[in-house]
Amino acid sequence: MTDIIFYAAGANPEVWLNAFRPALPDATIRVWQEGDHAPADYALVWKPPAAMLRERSGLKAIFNLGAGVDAILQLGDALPAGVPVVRLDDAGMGIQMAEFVTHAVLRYFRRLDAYALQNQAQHWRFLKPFNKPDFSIGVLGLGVLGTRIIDALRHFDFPLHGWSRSPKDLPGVTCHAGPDGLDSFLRASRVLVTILPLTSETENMLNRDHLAKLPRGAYVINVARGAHLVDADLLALIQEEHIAGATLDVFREEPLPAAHPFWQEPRISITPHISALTLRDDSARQIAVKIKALQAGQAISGLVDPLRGY
Ligand code: OXD
Repeated sequence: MTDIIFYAAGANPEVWLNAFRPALPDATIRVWQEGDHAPADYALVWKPPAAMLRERSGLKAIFNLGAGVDAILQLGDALPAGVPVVRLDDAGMGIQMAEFVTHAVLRYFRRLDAYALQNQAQHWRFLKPFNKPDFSIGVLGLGVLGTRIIDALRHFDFPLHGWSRSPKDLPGVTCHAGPDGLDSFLRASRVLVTILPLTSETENMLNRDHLAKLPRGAYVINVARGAHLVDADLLALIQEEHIAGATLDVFREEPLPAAHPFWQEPRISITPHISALTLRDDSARQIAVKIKALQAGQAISGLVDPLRGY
């Protein structure tokens, strides 16, 4: 018998368990509660408390129920040594990210953000369209999700740039890599899309120094983590009209506090961390396949490298 413990911050556990039970009919899945130190083979988690995993022996793997693994890795020493952390391989999130980012890019390119502001003021005024060859899109982060976003954007013939930590080669994309490639990437990106994992290296990466390198009139789309962005620096650059607008789906503090100045800036579009939702059935099916593979001693994909941070 396989024993599984489940914890997902802010979620209704029953709905999740209903997705996992048919996918893993031979397993016993229980919702982890404070004080539960009984043995378990696998943990299924989203933003778990340290007490769930600290000093737990016998775990064979920890499965993350979202795209980013930063909340698990932040547990540091509370993570049982040597137990693999496994991320979802897309599981339906890539296409959602691609929809969200494509919408934001086209909204800016076709100036629908500016027309929406004109609507509110009842202004009927033609705005000069942007020139496509000048409207390059830069995707910061070329993992599974970043690549899916690029694939969707390809259909619209924008010049495409990508940045990753180590060199990548994607057809039709000017790829930049590593610290040395960041400058040329930022200077080329009229629209900056951030889909990086949050690590100590990427935290605060969207600061004044870097954002000021974007061309004047740039747009910023952040679908990764709020902690990549230095909020005050973005606001200042928007107020100085260096940055024309931002679409933010993630924030340092979520929900975004009512007093946060982003709410008062009409050039910032805010959504409540919905760019890609974890699809329960797809995730349960994918995790079940991986658990069966591990039981059979086979290799699985999606293993997180704790040193790299993703
Ligand atoms: C995330 C998610 O990692 O929502 O942000 O899956």
